[in-house]
Amino acid sequence: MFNIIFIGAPGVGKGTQSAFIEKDYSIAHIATGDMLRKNIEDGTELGKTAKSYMDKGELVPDSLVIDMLNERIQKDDCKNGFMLDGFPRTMEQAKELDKILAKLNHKIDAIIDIYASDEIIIKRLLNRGRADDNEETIKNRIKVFESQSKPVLDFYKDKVKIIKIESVGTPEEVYAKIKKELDLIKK
Ligand code: B4P
Repeated sequence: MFNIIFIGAPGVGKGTQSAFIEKDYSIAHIATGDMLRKNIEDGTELGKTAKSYMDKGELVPDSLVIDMLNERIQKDDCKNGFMLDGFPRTMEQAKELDKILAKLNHKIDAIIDIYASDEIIIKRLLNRGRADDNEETIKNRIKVFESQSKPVLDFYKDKVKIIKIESVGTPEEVYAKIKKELDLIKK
C-alpha cells in the first residue's frame, strides 16, 4: 500500500498533480472537493448544504466531510493505496483521519506540502473560472487555508515524512520534482 496526502492552498495544483500520481502509482485519487461537487450536481442533501459553504469559499462542516471520507476510503479501489487531495483541511479532520486509519490498520507514507505565491494561485484560478473561482471567493479560500489548513502540517511534522514542493513551472515540471521524491520513499 502507498498512501499520500496533499496539503496546499486552493488552486495550487493538488488536483492537477494527483492525476499524474494516480496514473503512475495506481492508487485511488480521493478528492473531497470533487466528491462535494458531484453531490451538488446530483442534488443530494449533502450537496445542498455543501453548496452554501463552497459558494462563499468557506469549508464544509467537518462532520459531513469526515463521514463522506470514511465511507470512500473503505472502497475496494483503495486496496493498493490512496491519495487524499483536499483532506484533511482542519485539525479536527486530521485527528479523525488518524482514528479512521488506525481502525483500518493503514498509515500515511508521505505528505506533499505543495505551495506557490498568492499571485500565481489567483491567476490560475481566475483562468480556470469554476463557480467558486471569482476573486472575492478565492481570497477568502486563501485566508481559510492559512488559518485552518496550514496548521494541519504541524500536526504531522514529527509523524510523517513531509515533501515540500514549489508549484511553479509547467504541471509536468512540478510533477517531475514530486516523482523524484516519491520514488525515494516507495523504492
Ligand atoms: P478543492 O476542490 O479541493 O479545490 P482547490 O483547492 O481549489 O483546487 P486544487 O489545488 O486541486 O487546484 P487544481 O489542481 O485544480 O476545494 C474546493 C472547495 O471544496 C473548498 O473551498 C471547500 O469549500 C470544499 N472542500 C473540499 N474539501 C474539503 C474538506 N476536506 N473540508 C471542508 N471543505 C472542503 O489547479 C487549479 C488550476 O490551476 C487549474 O485550472 C489547473 O489547470 C491550473 N494549474 C495547476 N497547476 C498548474 C501549473 N503548474 N501551471 C499552470 N497552471 C496550473
